[in-house]
Amino acid sequence: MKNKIEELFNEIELFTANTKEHVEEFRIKITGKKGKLTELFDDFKTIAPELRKEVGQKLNELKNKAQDKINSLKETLENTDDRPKENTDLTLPAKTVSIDSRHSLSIIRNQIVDIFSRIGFTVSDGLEIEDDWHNFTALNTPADHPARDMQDTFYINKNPDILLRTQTSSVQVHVMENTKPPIRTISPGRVYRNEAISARAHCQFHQVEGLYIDKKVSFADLKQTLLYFSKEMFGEETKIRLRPSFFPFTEISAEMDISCPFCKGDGCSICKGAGWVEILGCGMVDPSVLDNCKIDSKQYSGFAFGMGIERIAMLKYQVKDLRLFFENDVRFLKQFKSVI
Ligand code: 2NL
Repeated sequence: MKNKIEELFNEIELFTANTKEHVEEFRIKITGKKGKLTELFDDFKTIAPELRKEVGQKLNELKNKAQDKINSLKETLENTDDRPKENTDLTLPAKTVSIDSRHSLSIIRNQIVDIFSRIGFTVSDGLEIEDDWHNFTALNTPADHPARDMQDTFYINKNPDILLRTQTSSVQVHVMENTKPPIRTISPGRVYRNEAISARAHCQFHQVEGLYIDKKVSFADLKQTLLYFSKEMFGEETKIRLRPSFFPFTEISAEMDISCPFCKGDGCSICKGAGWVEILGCGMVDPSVLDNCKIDSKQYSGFAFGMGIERIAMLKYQVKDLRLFFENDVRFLKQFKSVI
């Protein structure tokens, strides 16, 4: 009998309820006509006289406890009644849950990936933390090149040099080391440079680099590929022009402009009257880069290019300050709607 009282005491103690119905079920189960407490009171009638006082006291305590518990649960649920009020119109449509928009940089990246995937380019991913070989040495960047300076690159460890990648071509070095040509791939991703943050520069930004290696790949292939990309990205009427440039990993190298997508070449504030805007760097992969990655430069040639995703996004969406992409202010973010 004492054990039963103890058990019921614990059961009452631990009980919780979310609804009034739940409390009523509990009341019937404990204090109802066939309830556990009522049963104990029936048993009490047959108990030995010397135990009557002690057990009787305990039973009364239990009865009070059960009553208190039921009252307090009823009271709490009374105050948190969330059933619809009398005038609520249950036929009104539910509140819409906004899934919001994709980040503008993701929209542009997805568009670039889509455009290149239609002409057979795959996507290669890599790590943001790289070693010196994949970020610099394999790409022909000399030991005394200014990009390697602590002022320009974030080093995680010196000797061996481990760093935050400054370009996504590091991914393509891995691809070249592990794949037999033909290779046709792009690598979108975040890169880091030790720059003072301003409207035009940031210590992190995003790139898409492209690489095509096969037998007899020529500069004409590069031009045609980039013309296709420019037309798909900025419109069928877009023209391109290539200006000679220099990168350590390409020979010959060029920078590519597109005819201004806003004034169509007449000159406006976006292109600063030039009629052209620069969008990417490119060139023929330097044969020594191929050899560094164990691809025979006598058999194979290739082209490569690299563009900043922020730059393309700023141009397409007329964003004037690079920092907006990283502040995550919803008033900025929600302006962009994507289909991919
Ligand atoms: C720029 C210039 C460029 C590349 C990136 C590349 C990759 C490999 C080999 C050779 Cl694996 N080149 N990438 C080539 C030329 C230019 O980027 O101004 N980017 C924003």
